[in-house]
Amino acid sequence: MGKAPAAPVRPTSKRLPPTLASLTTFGDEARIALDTISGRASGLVQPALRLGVTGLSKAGKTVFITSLVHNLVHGGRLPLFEAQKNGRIARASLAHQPDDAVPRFQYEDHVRALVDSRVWPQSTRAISELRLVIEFESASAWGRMFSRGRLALDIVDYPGEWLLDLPLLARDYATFSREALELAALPARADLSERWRQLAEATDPFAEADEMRARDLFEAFAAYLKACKEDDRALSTLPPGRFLMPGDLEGSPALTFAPLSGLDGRRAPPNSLAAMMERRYEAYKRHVVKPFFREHVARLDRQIVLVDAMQAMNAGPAAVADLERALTEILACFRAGRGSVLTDWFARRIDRILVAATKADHIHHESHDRLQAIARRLTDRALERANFSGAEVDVLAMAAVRATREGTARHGKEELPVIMGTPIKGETIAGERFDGKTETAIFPGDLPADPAEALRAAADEDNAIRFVRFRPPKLEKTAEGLTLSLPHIRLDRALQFLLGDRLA
Ligand SMILES: Nc1nc2c(ncn2[C@@H]2O[C@H](COP(=O)(O)OP(=O)(O)OP(=O)(O)O)[C@@H](O)[C@H]2O)c(=O)[nH]1
Ligand SMILES: [Mg+2]
Repeated sequence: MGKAPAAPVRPTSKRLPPTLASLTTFGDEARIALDTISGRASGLVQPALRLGVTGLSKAGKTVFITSLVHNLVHGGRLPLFEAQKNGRIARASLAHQPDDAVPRFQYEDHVRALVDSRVWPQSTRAISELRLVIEFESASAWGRMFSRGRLALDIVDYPGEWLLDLPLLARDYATFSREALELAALPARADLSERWRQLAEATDPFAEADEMRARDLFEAFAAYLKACKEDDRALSTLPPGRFLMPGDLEGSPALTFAPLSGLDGRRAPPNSLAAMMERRYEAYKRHVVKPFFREHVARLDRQIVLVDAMQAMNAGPAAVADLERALTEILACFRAGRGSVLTDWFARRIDRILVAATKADHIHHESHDRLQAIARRLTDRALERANFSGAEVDVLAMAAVRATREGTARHGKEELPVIMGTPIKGETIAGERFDGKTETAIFPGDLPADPAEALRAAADEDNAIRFVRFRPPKLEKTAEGLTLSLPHIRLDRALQFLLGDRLA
């Protein structure tokens, strides 16, 4: 855990707002510099590329990584991934990961679920890592002269919710409390937050600190954040990110705090509840948020951000606005040249970011470009709001695992484009309930051609995409009985953007 020295002022902080300038310390900076140098040094032995995979919960991170690795290891169909298309990839295999303190991404378990049992992998609630070594032949005669190339691809899976904590570093406890109460009182959240707000109103922040009271407040606040997450409107997350995804911190005091009402800019007496909450809030920032950025985010070279845009559109305009807000905050974490020295360090390092709208296999290919246009508009607006500069950003509509096939069905005189797959047991559509075994054709509906309209009109009954969850596909076998790699939509484009240049 990083203990930051107590003197956070930087001499060259003139152009930085004072709160942001104090986010980091000499300690952080020196440590990142050292990490970077040692990273580069080990890179001399074997070039390595660290790819961050993030997105809000259920966005499709685990499925994406599993399919990416499976396709590379098994030589999947990746026509737009240049190195693979030209037969320059000799071998891709798993290797020991460089960080012993980070859990390994459980690739084999996820493949077994997807391929053997045809169920989606279990939700993963913390950070994990996997190293894939790609042996390739350089495309240039010059490169080939120096032997066969090897690239160690370190893939890091982490919850997007944790990125949303970055703004906390610039907020003191009183500001955090005030903003949390304001957001909680907005119409979309008022009913979900009522119990917590009542408890907060009934609490005297300057009364003597009481552990039970602190816990009750924390539990009510965390229950409200959880209710937002589980709500049909798919309201996206509010910080602190670890309240929903505690990782291994569950129950620790740095996690047992909540915003308080009635602070009114007054100084809290040392033994008061407000003082205790403030201490814990600061501990959360120091021991949880900062180390996460320093040890993980700051070391990434490339980043993919997965978004479930269709789910948000189906859930309505409030969910779309929330997704856009979350995306803005996520992208702001990778912005170069502004904010703290801490963010400058990693923003400078990450040179490519891909925003990918996932699960495109739920719609017919005629709508894939429309989904991509919608994701692009969401991203453009987020980039503008985040005042983004730095990395190159691209946008894609993709399905890491394609669970459906396409066809047409006759409806009266009309030919309708349909998708076919096996809906998960218990899913229903138009009153019909599926058994998890029967393949079914569904007319999913079209996305609007105009992305602005798609986002504005987000899903009244008529233009909602008909959405059922399908089981993962049954994999075809070769004549020799070998299973082929997982089918996908545009995974090859994602790979080309994220690593193509490093295999040139
Ligand atoms: N049809 C289809 N469904 C997908 C795809 N990717 C993800 N899903 C669905 O989305 C769910 C969530 O995917 P995960 O990969 O577990 O998402 P995650 O971001 O890792 O979620 P957490 O670990 O809970 O944060 C899966 O259980 C599938 O139902 C895809 O490419 N196609
Ligand atoms: Mg996961």
